Amino acid sequence: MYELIKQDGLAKRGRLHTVHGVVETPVFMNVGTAAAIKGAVSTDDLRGIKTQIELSNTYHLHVRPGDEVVRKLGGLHRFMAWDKPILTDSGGFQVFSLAGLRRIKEEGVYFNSHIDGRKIFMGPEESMQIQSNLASTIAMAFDECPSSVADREYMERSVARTARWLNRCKKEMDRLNSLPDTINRHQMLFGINQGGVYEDIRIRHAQEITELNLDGYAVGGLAVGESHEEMYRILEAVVPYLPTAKPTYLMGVGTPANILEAVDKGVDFFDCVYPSRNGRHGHVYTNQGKLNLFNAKYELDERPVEEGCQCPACRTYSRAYIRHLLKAKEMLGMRLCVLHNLYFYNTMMEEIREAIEEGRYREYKAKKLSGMA
Ligand code: PRF
Ligand code: ZN
Repeated sequence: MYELIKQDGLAKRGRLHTVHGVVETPVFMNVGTAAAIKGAVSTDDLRGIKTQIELSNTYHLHVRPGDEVVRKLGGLHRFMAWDKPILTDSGGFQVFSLAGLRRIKEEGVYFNSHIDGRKIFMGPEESMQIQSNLASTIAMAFDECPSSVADREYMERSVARTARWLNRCKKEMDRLNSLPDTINRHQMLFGINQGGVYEDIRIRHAQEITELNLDGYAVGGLAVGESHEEMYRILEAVVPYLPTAKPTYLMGVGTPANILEAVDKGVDFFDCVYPSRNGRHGHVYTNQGKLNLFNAKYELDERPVEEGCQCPACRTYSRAYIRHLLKAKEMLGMRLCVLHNLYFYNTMMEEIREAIEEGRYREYKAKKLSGMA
């Protein structure tokens, strides 16, 4: 159940109640694609850096270790020792971005595994079954994420098929949730809006999927190569057609600036690989912008990555030491950078929530953006 606590302009401050506890929104979901946050980050670490919800991928876990294995081990929560909410992406997007040769048909997608090349079929029912085996808190609908340069005609056909797939997802999820041996019989289902950069297609699709009264709605198919301005234009056009009384999730976004802008347009769930991926490359976020710790100017810099930051890296270690670890290819270097970056994102979300509650979101956003510029 989602509770809309406060609105400041279009910015939403909400609370999602789940069987695995409460998620305060706006929230940044920390990405652990294959049931692990890359950079040797443990679930114990997550508890120390304000992580509220973790995100994993249906496709990756289906391929390895296999969702049947996870099911036998009691579901994803027990498997990875994380008792807070988990959202699983449906596999749709990963099939399109990772798998080699693939064929999209009405029934679903035929493709080859990126691990061993083995032939796999995934359709809406299979995606729901896998996510039910994983027993995540929130399952995502099986969608097609078309290329950002897809023409109108392709987009029309793709979105119509994604809409039919959503009906099948809903039906299958209802069936799975009614079975006595389903691990999480309260699994939520979020629908995904598509339509590329075509506002009218987006809006029509949004109106259609809203009728299904799902647990939440995502905007997919953005941050796939279009400009930031185009992404903001689409959000402004389509978010007003999604229910404010439900979570609004912008998939795979983004930079701190992208998040600050999208919150202002009514989005309250985010996920992105940037903080962990950048951390693994020694790029760390601060309120004055990003630093590259490989840079020679940090060789003798005894300051923490960010003055006053309470993360496990900044509380103890200097820029100079972390730089040394990175250059020596010591795993701890990456790990500290990832921990700092996730803490930075999670802390920004906390500040965002506070600012909305206090009715000063615009002011907060402007200040945060000008600092980082
Ligand atoms: N669909 C799904 N997952 C996604 C996306 C999508 O369109 C995106 C697009 N940015 C990221 N992850 N299912
Ligand atoms: Zn820090």
